[in-house]
Amino acid sequence: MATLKLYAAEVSPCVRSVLLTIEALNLENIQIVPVDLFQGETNSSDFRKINPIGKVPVLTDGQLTIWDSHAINAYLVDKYGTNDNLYPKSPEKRASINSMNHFDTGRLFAAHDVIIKSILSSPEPKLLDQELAKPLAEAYDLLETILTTRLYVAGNQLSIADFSIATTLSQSQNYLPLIPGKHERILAWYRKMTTLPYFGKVNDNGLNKVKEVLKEKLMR
Ligand SMILES: N[C@@H](CCC(=O)N[C@@H](CS)C(=O)NCC(=O)O)C(=O)O
Repeated sequence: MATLKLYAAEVSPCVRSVLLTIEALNLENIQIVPVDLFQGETNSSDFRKINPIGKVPVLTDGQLTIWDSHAINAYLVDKYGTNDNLYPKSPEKRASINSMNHFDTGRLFAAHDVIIKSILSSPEPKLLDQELAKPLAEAYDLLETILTTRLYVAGNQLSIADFSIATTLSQSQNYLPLIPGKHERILAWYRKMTTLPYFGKVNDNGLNKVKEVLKEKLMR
């Protein structure tokens, strides 16, 4: 394996989805290059040369640079997986996983991102903006419906889409919790995700840092 580099900040759920893929695939020798989001390092001209969009995660593999977590996860399974379980080559299964990856990017993560930016950019602690929270609540309800027909988010098998959606939800639940009774399927699926042997190891550190920041920034 050529030297892979992952530009990463563990407070980022997108980064943590890639770290989950790395753990699940048992990939070693990936160099982690820390990026400090709170210091605005993604806006530095050096970082923008690597990723013009100015976001983490970014993976470099020799001459190749990939700058979206879902694309990185798919690439890692395709290129370095000993099997294709997490991103099967079957066009039907792949279509379903791609759909859920886009659901994460376009609905769940997008709704989360607007809220977290609004919380973090406020100089004073603030209450959750109920208008901003609506698209996220809708995304939760959609996911609950989607999970009526399947055990995992993209079918009956664990996939990279589970990693992306679980890490996004791990973050968003801290200011907009899932509702017992209303989101039972999501809660059951999420509990199942947390029993993966590597889930807590990968997710908890960054998540705890985010919880600390939210304690300061979010009024309850
Ligand atoms: N669709 C992208 C989203 C990447 C993204 O928004 N990353 C956030 C952290 S979760 C980031 O780098 N934010 C820094 C900034 O906006 O300056 C992915 O899945 O990788």
